[in-house]
Amino acid sequence: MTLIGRVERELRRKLKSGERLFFLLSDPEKPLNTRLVRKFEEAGADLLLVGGSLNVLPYDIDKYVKEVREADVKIPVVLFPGGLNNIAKSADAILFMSLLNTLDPYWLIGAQVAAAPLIKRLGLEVIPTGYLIIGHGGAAGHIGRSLPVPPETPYIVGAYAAASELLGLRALYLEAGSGAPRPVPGKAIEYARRSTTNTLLIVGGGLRQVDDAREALAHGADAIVVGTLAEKNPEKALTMLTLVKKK
Ligand code: 1GP
Repeated sequence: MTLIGRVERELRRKLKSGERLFFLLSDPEKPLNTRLVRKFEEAGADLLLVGGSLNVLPYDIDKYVKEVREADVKIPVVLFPGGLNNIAKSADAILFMSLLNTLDPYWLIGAQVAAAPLIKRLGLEVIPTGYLIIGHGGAAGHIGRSLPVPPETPYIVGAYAAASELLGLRALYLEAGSGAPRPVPGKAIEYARRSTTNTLLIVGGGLRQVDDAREALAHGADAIVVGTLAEKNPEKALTMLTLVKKK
């Protein structure tokens, strides 16, 4: 099993002390303004996820991370890879993901085999993560050739979550898809929570109302991911962040 690195250790420390986590997501193809990222950091964002499926090179990520650091952003930058084209050395860690409900072995293990030597060579911290598409799925569902879990059958998510933890994956990302019309249902999060003991439970996709975040946290999410809302309505996303950080 991979050792827990510095970034994950800090996230787990925060969770243990009763905090809930807010992950800001920036797609390097249309990155968030670095001053805005700084604003989110000041408001308590825990880390910056960087990644996208199409039209991204490691060069774009390294360039963006440099700009982010120049803007005095200090929170960890973690790769949320949409493919091999997202592996960049300037990041602090990578969500090393397997798409659990894909129909294509490439996204289950093929991409990981291709990525592993590169990740080792760059010495990136790895957070082993199960990735599960629920409902709409957006671009991730399409590109990952997934068989999305129907939102009406949330108990299936529990079985995936248990399997993910038994396989040794330390985080589970429940994904509704970027810009999805509806976020992951509370019931699905609850099944995942109840079926695992120590999994870092990340929920993202389509979170656009403050109540969506409240619902995700109430059902057991450890961390929420916000991308589209931060881009389209940063003030509302900041309000959401305040709610996440309120004890
Ligand atoms: C997408 O879960 C993330 O992979 C975030 O989704 O862009 O809808 O916030 P949004």
